[in-house]
Amino acid sequence: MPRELDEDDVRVRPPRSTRPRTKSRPTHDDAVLGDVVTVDRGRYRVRVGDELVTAVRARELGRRAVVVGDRVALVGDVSGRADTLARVVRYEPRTSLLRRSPDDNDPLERAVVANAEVLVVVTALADPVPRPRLVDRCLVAAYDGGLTPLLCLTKSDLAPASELLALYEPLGVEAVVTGRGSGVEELRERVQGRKSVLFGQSGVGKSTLVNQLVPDARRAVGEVTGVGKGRHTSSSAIALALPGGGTVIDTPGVRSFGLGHVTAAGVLAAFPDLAPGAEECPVGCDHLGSSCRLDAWAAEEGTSPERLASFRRLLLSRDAPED
Ligand SMILES: Nc1nc2c(ncn2[C@@H]2O[C@H](COP(=O)(O)OP(=O)(O)O)[C@@H](O)[C@H]2O)c(=O)[nH]1
Ligand SMILES: [Mg+2]
Ligand SMILES: [Zn+2]
Repeated sequence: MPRELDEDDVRVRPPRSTRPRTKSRPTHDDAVLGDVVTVDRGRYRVRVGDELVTAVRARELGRRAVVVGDRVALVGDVSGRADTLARVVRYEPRTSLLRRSPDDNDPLERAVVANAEVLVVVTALADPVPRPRLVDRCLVAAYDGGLTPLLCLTKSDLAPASELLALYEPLGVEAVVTGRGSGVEELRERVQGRKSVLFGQSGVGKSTLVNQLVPDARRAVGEVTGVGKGRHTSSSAIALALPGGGTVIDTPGVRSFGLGHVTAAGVLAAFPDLAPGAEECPVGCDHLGSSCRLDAWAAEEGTSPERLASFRRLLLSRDAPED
């Protein structure tokens, strides 16, 4: 029996160096491909065609993280029948990776979701009060991980959206506003046929939205995430197929999001309009100090000061406290 796995097994580690594959290592030409739907204490649920297959990791995978959204190769019993187990022998190259670095709340670096195209940053306009700094950090994580952010402002029946919309307008982030059933069609249009992950504080309405997008999802709504449960909840994302194509991933509430791994260059990559200006900066410029050339460049080029200020706000959000 494989050893009981814990969350250490979903830690992101640098790829093991150049040790060549031994001749005796199986190539698994007969492996079938599937998508990881949930991860639960070392057990994976993997969608293979229309079947859901339960799998464990093969020893040859080492300690590499496998997360929701990963496309994996399976061997063994892939019938999906009760009491059968397949083995995950490898995962396919990722097209994106949402990840968090260690912080005060969570000492491990974690991959959160792989291969999503869209990060839907869900924020309630009231109840719970919006936390723009957490939104900023989610945007940074999206840019760094290769996902396109989409802002979803919920509970518009409780408070107006104008202030938050104005805050994100200079960043060019697309936004949808939902409330008590309205706006869901706009959200559906944007996630249809794509792989999206819903992310945000507990209680903002993520599961409510998923239930509207996926009629048979039956996600529990209104559950409260207790203090100190971060470790437990951080691993229970679930991927659901959208009617008509695409996948939406519901995640538990995030309280914080470590971004120690994100460089200024990683954020700048999402601002191609500022990149020519940054070329005039000193090597290794953090784009925050007085030697940064971006201000002078922006003034000459007519780039809006709001855009530059918003870029800097995101840079600063990497180390700012979130509340
Ligand atoms: N007023 C209002 N309440 C909502 C709306 N959407 C969800 N809720 C409520 O907010 C609470 C948390 O919703 P839930 O979907 O569980 O949030 P999650 O923790 O982000 O998944 C529940 O009591 C929902 O009924 C909305 O548009 N307006
Ligand atoms: Mg929920
Ligand atoms: Zn600079």
